Amino acid sequence: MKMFCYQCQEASGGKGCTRVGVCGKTADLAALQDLMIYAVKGLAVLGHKADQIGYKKEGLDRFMIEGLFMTITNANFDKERFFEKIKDALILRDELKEELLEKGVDLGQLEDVASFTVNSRDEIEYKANSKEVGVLATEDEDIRSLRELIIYGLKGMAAYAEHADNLGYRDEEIAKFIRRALAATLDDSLTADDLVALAMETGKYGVDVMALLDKANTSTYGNPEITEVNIGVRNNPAILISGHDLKDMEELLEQTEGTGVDVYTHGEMLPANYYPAFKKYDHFVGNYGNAWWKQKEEFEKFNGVILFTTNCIVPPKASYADRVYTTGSSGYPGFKHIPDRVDGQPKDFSELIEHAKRLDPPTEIEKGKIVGGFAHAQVFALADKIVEAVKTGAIKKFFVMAGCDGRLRKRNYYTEFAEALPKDTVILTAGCAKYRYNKLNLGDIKGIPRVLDAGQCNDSYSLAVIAMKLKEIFELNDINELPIAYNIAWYEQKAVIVLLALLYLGVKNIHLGPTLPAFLSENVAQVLVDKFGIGTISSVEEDIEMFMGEAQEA
Ligand code: SF4
Ligand code: SF3
Repeated sequence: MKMFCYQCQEASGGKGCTRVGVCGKTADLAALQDLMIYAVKGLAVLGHKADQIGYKKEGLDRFMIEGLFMTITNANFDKERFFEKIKDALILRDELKEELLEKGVDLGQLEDVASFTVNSRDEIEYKANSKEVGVLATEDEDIRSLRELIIYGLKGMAAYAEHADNLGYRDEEIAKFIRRALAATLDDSLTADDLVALAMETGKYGVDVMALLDKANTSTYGNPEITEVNIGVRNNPAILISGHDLKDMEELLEQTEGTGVDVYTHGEMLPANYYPAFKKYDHFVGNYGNAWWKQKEEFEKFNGVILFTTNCIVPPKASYADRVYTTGSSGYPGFKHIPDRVDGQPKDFSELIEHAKRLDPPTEIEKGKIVGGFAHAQVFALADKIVEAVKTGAIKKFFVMAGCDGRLRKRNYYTEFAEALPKDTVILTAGCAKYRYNKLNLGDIKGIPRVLDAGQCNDSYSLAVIAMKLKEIFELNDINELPIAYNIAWYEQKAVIVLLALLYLGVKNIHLGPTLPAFLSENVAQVLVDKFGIGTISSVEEDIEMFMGEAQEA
């Protein structure tokens, strides 16, 4: 075994990647990511002590969320960035240690996680491969499963916290929770029950972080509104922006204005088209392509510059690798990285823009329009219509089909499922899972489109807000009495925090596919089945029958 990683849906053989990641992560990179997490845990141990005495270490919150975010599936493949970040973590940790000692805190005998030292690259690599670092350091399979469930939830939480932070929205309580929870994953006195409770608490902070990001995005850029998004192309050189970070989107649009370079969104950036603040730019053309896993084909045809603001990066073809850039927590060896903002000054995208000017316009791969922008405010504006449709039986059931897309063939299920759903049902979606059905012609119900896209995966929050509102309107006691079914697709760790958030909100009988997480041990999976009625998917026919059967009970 050269590595062990089982954090995403594509874990090899449904168990874990042990030689090289299906995602393209090599064993040496996997080890560095493990050490990154180990170092962040060390920071959490000390940071949690600082929190207990009310001491705040400048820069710690941001550093920890970046460290976690960088290890999300397909976010950062650049070993150099991990070497740097691990060294920085130890500097920060040792400063914090000194400061706590000065404040008279008794640190006692610190464990290795909070005291190890590595100076050279060789030492970093050696440490990264040692037994105490990495997922398998926890021997008990169930405890390991629960610890990792929490850590993956925290990674997703960190990603959302970073986007909010970029817009100036922070919540100390979330940062403190991340420290407390990470420190708890090292505590051998905690039982499986304690960790299940902590996983639920992670869900609570998952709701908080998504609410924070929603506030950050909507206060800064306005509430998403129904929008027809062009999926065709124009005849100008262009930049394709991918990932989730709206601050990057804003700065790129500002800096490309009047340059003759067009901007298109890709993948999870599609919902940027729904925000009023971005609509004013004439050179913002629309969306190009599909979900992340089709990028090799699509980036080749795009011809222009590509900018990743977050995951999901697929190891590139040589044909376009020299025109891809990364920024924020994303990275890939050989891609040019645009540095962070300094002192609140915008990032400098001038190099991308000049580069784009030298390249050909995109090759058209599609034509037409898709519709989206159904986040909570827009849906509330339509509430009367929707409630009426439910009351008259024109809408029988809603299907929340949020989450991620991925390359597994079995994911065709989601397209077929959407096609086979009875015509009196509406799909509520968010995240890149939508690409499995957002270009199908599924029609509408009395003017309400049958696919309502709320936005990015974090906008699953909008779907939860909508559900709560409906519960209130229909005067129900329990969110589970609503005619809403949950058939969620997952891939990486942001989906884990979305799932934990839904569980925390009391949503039962969520079906999770295309496969259950490899990191859920049999016993932990059983707990989720018993407590929350979690299930997976089977065939389209059986599942539709099962879900619609539930509708009659409701
Ligand atoms: Fe494998 Fe997923 Fe881990 Fe990549 S992130 S190594 S595909 S489990
Ligand atoms: Fe997609 Fe990577 Fe998860 Fe944000 S972009 S949903 S997989």
